Amino acid sequence: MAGDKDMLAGDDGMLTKLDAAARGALLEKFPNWEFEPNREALKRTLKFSDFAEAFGFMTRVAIVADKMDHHPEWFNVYNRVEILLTTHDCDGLSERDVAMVEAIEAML
Ligand code: H2B
Repeated sequence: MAGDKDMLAGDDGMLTKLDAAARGALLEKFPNWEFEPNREALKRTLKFSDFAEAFGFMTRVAIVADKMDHHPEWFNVYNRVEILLTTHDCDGLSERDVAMVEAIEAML
């Protein structure tokens, strides 16, 4: 299954840094995400109606992220969730981040 931990872990292809073309295609497909050059990361800020909605979303993402063995850096205050995605294992963006963005967007 796409996003399954066993498929992601140990597949070196997932850890190759995205080239500029792949990164551009990703940002075009998901215009709500922006590239953070200092971290070589993708960022998105979300606002929910209240804390329960924000934390519920974070909980759903956390469960999927752990299954994918790919964990977001994030920050939450009340109804705001800031998400930063990057792949520590390659110091930049990889296919793991693409899979994570797709998983998060499917949950919204
Ligand atoms: N999450 C993120 N965002 N990047 C990684 O490189 C990463 C991770 N590596 N979660 C995983 C865990 C790795 O440390 C474990 C050992 O598989």
